Amino acid sequence: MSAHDEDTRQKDKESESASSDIDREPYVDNTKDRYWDDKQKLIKTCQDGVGTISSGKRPLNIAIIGPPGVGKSSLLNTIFASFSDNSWNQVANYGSFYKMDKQISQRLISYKKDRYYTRKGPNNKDDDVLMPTFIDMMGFEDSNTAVNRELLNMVFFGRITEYEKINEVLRCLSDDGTNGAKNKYHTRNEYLVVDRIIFVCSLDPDVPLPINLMECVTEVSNDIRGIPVFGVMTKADKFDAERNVRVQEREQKFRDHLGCPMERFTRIKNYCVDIDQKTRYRFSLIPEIDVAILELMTQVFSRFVEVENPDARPNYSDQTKKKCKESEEDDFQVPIPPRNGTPKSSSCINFPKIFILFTIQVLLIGVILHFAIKPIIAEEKVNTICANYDFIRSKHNATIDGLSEELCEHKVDIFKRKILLGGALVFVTIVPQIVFNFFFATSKT
Ligand SMILES: Nc1nc2c(ncn2[C@@H]2O[C@H](COP(=O)(O)OP(=O)(O)O)[C@@H](O)[C@H]2O)c(=O)[nH]1
Ligand SMILES: [Mg+2]
Repeated sequence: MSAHDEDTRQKDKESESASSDIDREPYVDNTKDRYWDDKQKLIKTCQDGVGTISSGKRPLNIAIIGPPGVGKSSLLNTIFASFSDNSWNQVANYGSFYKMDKQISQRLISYKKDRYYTRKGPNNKDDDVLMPTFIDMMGFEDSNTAVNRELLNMVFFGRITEYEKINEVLRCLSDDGTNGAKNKYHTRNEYLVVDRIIFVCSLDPDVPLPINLMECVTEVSNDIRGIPVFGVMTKADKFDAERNVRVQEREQKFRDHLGCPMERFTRIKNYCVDIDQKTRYRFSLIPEIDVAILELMTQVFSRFVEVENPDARPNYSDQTKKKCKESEEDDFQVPIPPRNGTPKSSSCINFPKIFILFTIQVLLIGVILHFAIKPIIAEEKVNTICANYDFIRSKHNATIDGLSEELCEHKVDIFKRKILLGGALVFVTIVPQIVFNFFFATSKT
């Protein structure tokens, strides 16, 4: 037997014990696992797919959507663990509270690179990889109504922030209709515009498939921007899609309704108590789990997968002026400047920024003017000349034409004029701009 075969056998043995429920030690040397090298290669493919900050792009925004309890938050933790070389961590809050989904506040929570990614570049510095922002979306009903479509539209176009409750948006939609809600939410700055959607569902054949929500997502995602949709089925540890016919049928139906080709789909088991009662993955990873989800991530992150019409936005120019009334909570829901990317909405005039810009502009003009209109002769020199002239004139009773009236008696005006001119220019440049922008900005918001 060759040394390579021996090595592979050893790795197989270790990997078996790594995923076994009973014998796994808390600290397992993952580097000897047979899936370890694959994991590293897949991470590299993902990193290459998204590129680095130097590309000038913004990070992708990836929305995770699906009914309550299917494992969305667990999936996020599994994705985050798959990019780690050390251990699983609870970054997204998961658990059985989804059972009271209707009671708890339903909202969006985003996870940016700094919350989940610990890999470093040379010299232990940030590796500059444009790791995506993930958005955990909760509280979506299994329906394909106009209200749900509009709600999804608002989320996908980045009009809803994580600080506001989905219920509030729904209230606005039901009280004031879609026009009222559009006029309230679609005039905001863009927050996180969605570039990829991962629809999550469990393989459990006893739970009804959220067919209506899937259709709703497919419709809205295709409608304007053409956002790529991916499918993930969870709980593969419990429901065997290789042998159980009902599970197979469910999987097929899921992919059909989502219009999801095989390379955009995966079935996985998440890091959860069912696969390890003692949750020893808190100390070391299970690379087999990581590889399953990373394979899909290479597709999600791929530079060849694009939003079809990235700059397209809904056109609401012909809508009525009706607008939802502001809720009491809207005090802290004022439009938040976009975290990344260029804002597309026309209401993005930012008064403090413009003020700073014009202040800098005016200071520069002031400096240029200072040097441009500076008299060739210095004030001290003129003072000395005039003092000498006064002395000579008093001593010899002689005058020099023009020196007295045109220079010495008006020397104060000569130097004061520069200051006056500079001040006037500053005033003329800055004040109308401020007034104009103030009224323009307030009339837009
Ligand atoms: N057996 C098993 N349980 C899972 C899996 N994924 C999630 N769960 C469990 O399902 C429950 C709900 O998960 P959670 O991530 O909170 O679902 P969410 O409401 O969609 O965010 C939790 O108790 C998880 O431990 C999985 O792949 N296998
Ligand atoms: Mg959740």
